[in-house]
Amino acid sequence: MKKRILIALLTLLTASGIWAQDKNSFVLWYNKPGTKWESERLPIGNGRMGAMLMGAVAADTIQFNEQSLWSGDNNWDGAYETGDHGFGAYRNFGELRMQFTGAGAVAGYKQSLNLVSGIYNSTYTNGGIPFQREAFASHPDQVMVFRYTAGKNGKLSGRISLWSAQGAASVASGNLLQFSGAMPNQLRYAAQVAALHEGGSITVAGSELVFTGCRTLTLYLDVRTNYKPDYNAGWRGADPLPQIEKELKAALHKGYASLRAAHVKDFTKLAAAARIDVGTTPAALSALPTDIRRAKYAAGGTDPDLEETLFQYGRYLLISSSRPGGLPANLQGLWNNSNNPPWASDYHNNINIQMNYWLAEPANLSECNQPLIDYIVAQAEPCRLATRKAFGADTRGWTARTSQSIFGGNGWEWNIPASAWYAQHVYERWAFTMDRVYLKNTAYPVLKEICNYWEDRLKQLPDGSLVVPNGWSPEHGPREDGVMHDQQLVWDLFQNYLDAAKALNIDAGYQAKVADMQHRLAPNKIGKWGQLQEWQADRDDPDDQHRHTSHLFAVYPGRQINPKQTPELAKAAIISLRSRSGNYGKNSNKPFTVASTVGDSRRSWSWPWRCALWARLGEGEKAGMMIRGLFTYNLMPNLFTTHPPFQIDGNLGISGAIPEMLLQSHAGEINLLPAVPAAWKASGSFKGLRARGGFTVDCSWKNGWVVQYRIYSKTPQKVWVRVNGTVKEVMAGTVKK
Ligand code: FUC
Repeated sequence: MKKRILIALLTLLTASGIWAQDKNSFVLWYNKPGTKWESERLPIGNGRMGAMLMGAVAADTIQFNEQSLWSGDNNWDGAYETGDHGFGAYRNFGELRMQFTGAGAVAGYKQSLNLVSGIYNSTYTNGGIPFQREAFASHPDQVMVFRYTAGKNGKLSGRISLWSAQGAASVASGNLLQFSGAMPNQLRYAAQVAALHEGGSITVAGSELVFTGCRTLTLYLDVRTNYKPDYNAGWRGADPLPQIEKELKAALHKGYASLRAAHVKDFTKLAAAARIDVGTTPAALSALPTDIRRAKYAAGGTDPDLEETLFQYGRYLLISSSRPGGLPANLQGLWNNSNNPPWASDYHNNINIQMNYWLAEPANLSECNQPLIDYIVAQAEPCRLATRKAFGADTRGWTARTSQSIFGGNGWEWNIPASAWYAQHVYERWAFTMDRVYLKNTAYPVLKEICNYWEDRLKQLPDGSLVVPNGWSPEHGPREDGVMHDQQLVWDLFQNYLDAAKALNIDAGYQAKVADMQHRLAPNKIGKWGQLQEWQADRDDPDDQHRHTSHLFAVYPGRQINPKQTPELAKAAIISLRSRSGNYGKNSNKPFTVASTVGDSRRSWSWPWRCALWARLGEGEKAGMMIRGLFTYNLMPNLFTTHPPFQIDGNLGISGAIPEMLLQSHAGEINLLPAVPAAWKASGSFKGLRARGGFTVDCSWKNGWVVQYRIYSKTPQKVWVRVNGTVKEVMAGTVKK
C-alpha cells in the first residue's frame, strides 16, 4: 500500500507537467522564419519520422525524413562508399512545398517550439488578418500534422506539392498527394499526404493540390519504407504503402483535436519526467527570442534559464528521434536534407552514437534507450560475419568498424573495442532500471559474447600482463598494443560482465576467468609530466589539443578512475584534461578559461565529454565552462550543435553531461551536487533524475547546500547517499530533509 502511494506521488509529480508548460525555459522562439536548414529551422519528430520547419509566410517548405531511408547494402570489406551501393548513406526523404497567395504586409511574426508539449507554433498578421500554424509529429498515431488557420473566412489560398528527394514522381488525386518508389538497393519507400480544409475548396491541378478561400487547412503526412531490422529477412519487410494508408485513414477518422491531445499527452509524459532549475534569468532577458539570447550568452552574459533550455532540448531531441520499435538516433538524429550527408549521417561508434545515449537513463528517458539496445542486437549477426572475415573464421563474438549502417554495413577503420563500448550501454540500462528480465534475456548474453571475443584476442606479455593488440586511440597516434582507451574499455566490459553475472548468480567458473583477465590487464600509467598516459609509451605531448579524450574513458563514461577510490589517477586525468584544453605545457601559467580550449577541441561533442569529465573529477567550475564553450563556439541559432557541420551528439551529450554535475551514482553511492559551478549555487533544484540501482531523485539547494531531497524506488531499498559532505544510508521512498 505504502509503495503504491509513493509511486502515485511520483507519477503525480512527474506527469503533471503543469510546472513546465508556461516557463520560458521550455520554449525556443524566434521573431522571423527560419531560412537556413541546419541552423535556423526547427525540428519535430516522432522517433521514426521527422521534419524541419521554416515557418515562411509565402513560400514554405517542410523538409521531412524517415530514419530507415538508407541507400547501400551489406558490406563486409570496410569500404566507405556512400552512394547508391556499398556502405550507403542516410537520405533525404522529400519536401512538402507550400505556396500561399495574397501576401500583404506581415507583422508580429513569431514561431516557437514547445519542448514539453512537442508542438510547433507560428503566428503573425498578414494585411491585418491573424494567421496561425501548428505542427506536431505524433508517436501514438504515427502521422505528422501541419495545420494552417486564418483568422478570417476565406483567407487561405495557395498550392501544395510533394517532392521526393529520391526521384519518385508525385501524383495528386482528390485531396491526396503521394509518391512511391524503390531505391537502387531495392528499399521501397512511399509518402502520402491528405489535405483537409474548412471553408473554400481543394482541387487537383496536375501533380499539385490547389486550395482556395479556406479558413483552415490541415495536412496529414505519413512516410515509410519497407526496412525491417532483421538480417535474416534481408532487412526488408512489408510494402510501406498499405501501412501508410491504414494509418492516415485512422488519423483522419480520429480528427485534429484528438490527434493533438493524444500527442501532447504522450510527449509530455516523457518530456516532463525530468527537469533542472539552476537559477532565474531576469524577465527582460528571458523575454527575448532564443537566437538573441544565445548570442548574448555567447558574448559572456549569464542566462540560467537558457542553460535549462539546452538540457531540455537534448531530451526533446531524443524523444523526437528515438522511440521503441525504431532505429537509434544517427549522427543527425533523424533530420537530414541531403542525399550525401557528412559521414553518411551514419552510426559512428568511437564516441558519437554512445554520446547520443548518455542522457537516456540519467535524464529519465529509459524507453528512448530501447532503439540503441535493439540496434546493437540486430547488428550483431552481420558484425559477427564481418569480424570472422577480418580476424579469422574461428573468432568468437564480434566487434565493428567505426561507421555502421542499418544493413549490417561496416565502413572505414576497425574500431576494435567498439563492441566493448556498446556493452557498457547494454549493461547501464540494467544498472539504472534493475530490470532482471532484460538483464537475463538481453544484456547478459551480449556481455558474455563480447567477453568471449576479448578472451581470444588479448595478448599476454612476458610478465603475464594482458594488452589489447594493435589498437588505435581514436583518432590519434600510432596503431600499437595496449592503447589505454582499449585497456580501459576492456576493463569496463569485464567489470560490467562480472556485476551482471553476480546479479544473476550464474557462470561462476567464467566469472573467475573474467576476474583473472581483468586483474591482469596492463594498468593505467602516470607519465613524465604527471599526465594519464594515452599509450603504453610515455609520449603524450602537453601541448596537444586533439579533440578526442579517449584515454579518459575510465573517468567518464567509465568508472575505473574517480577522485575517491583512485586519487592519483584522478589527479593525472585532471592534468591530461587541462592539457587537452590548452592549459598545460607552454600555457600552464595562463588561466583556464572558456577560450583556452581551441582549434580541434572545439567540437559539437568535445565540450559535452569534457563537461562530464570535469563533473566526475569534482570540478564544477570547469564543467560549467564547458557548457559555456558549447554555447559560444558550437551552437547554432536553432540550438543545434555543430561539429561543424550539424551533429546531434553535442545536443544529446550535453543533456547527459549536465546531470553528472548534479547527481552521480557510478561509485557505489548517490552523490548529490558533486560538481555545481558558483553561478548555479545560490538556489536551484532538479526533479526526476535517475540513479543506478533503480532510483529517481529530486533535490533542491540553497547556497550550494542541499536543503531537501527525495529518493524514490519501485521497491523499498536502502541506498548510500553523499549529501552536504556526509555519507549516510537511507531508505529510498522516504522523504528526507
Ligand atoms: C568521429 C570524430 C569526428 C566526427 C565523426 C563523425 O570520427 O572523430 O570528429 O565527429 O566521428
